[in-house]
Amino acid sequence: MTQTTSLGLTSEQVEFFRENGYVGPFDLYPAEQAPLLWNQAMIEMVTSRNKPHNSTVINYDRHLDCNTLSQHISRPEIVHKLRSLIGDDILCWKSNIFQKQPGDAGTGWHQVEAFVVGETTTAVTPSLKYTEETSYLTQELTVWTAFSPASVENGCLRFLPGSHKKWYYDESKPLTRNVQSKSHDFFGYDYSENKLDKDWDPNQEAIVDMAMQPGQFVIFLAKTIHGSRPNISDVTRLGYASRYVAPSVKVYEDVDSLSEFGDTISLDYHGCVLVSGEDRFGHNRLHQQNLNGFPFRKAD
Ligand SMILES: O=C(O)CCC(=O)C(=O)O
Repeated sequence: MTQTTSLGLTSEQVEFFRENGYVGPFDLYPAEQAPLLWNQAMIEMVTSRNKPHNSTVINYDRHLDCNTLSQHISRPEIVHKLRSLIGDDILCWKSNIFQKQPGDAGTGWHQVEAFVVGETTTAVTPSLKYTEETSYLTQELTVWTAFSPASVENGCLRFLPGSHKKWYYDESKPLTRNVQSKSHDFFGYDYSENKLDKDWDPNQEAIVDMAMQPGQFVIFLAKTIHGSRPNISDVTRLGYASRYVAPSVKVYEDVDSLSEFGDTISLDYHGCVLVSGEDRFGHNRLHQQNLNGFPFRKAD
C-alpha cells in the first residue's frame, strides 16, 4: 500500500462499512471553502468549450471537462479511504450532480449494483459488468460530497443500514418515466415499481439520516438502499457523486449511448480515470487527461 495510513479507514470503520454498507461522514474541504469551490466548478462548467455532451438534463461526468472536479475525484482524503475497501487499483467511471432546490421532493429509495436504470432502450444492458471475484470488500463504491449544507431540512441522504446484504429491488427491470409521479420520486421514474415484494417498505426506525456539513463526504455501496429527504427549507442542497470501480469491472460494454430523463447522449466521450494504482485488465478506455488537456493525477 502506498497510502498515508492516517487517511485510510480504521479497522473499526471498515467493520462498520461491512455491516452497514456505508461509512462517514468525513471531512474534505473546510465548510466555508466548499461552496466557493462549487462556484468555481460551475463557472468552469458553464464556460466549458469541451463539454462531454450537450445535454442540459443529463449532468453526468463533468469531472471530464471541469478541472476543479477533475482534481476532486482523486483527492487523497477520498482515495485512501476507498483503498481500504476496494483495494489499491481504482477507476472513477462516472459522476453526477445532485442539486435539490427548495421545495424539491426527496429521492425515492433505490438499490443498484450494475446501474441498469433509465429508459427502455438501454435498460436491459448493465452499465457495469463484474468479471472477477474479489478478495476485497467490494468492487464498486460511490462517494457523495456535500458542497452545501445537507441537513434533515434541506434533503440529506438517507440509508437503510445493512440492506446491501439482500436484494429488495430488481434493478434489471426497465422503469417507466412519469414526470408527474412525486410520491416515490426517482428523477421522474418510480423506482418502487421494481420492489421485489410490493408490500415491503423500509423500517422507519432503522433509517439513518446522513446530515453533512459543506465539504464532507460519505462512502457507500449503491446496493445499500438509499434515497434522500425532501428539501423543505429555503437552502439549495448540492451534492456531487463520484463513482468508482475496480479495473476488473467492464464499464459500458455494449452501451454506446444513454437515454435518461427524456434525453439521449452519446458515450463517445466516455473513459474512466485511474485515480489509484494500476489497471492490469485493460477492459476500459482510460483518459490520461481531461477534455481540456488537463492531466489527471493519481492520489499518492
Ligand atoms: O442526492 C440524492 O438525492 C440521491 C443520490 C443518489 O441516489 C446517489 O448518489 O446514488
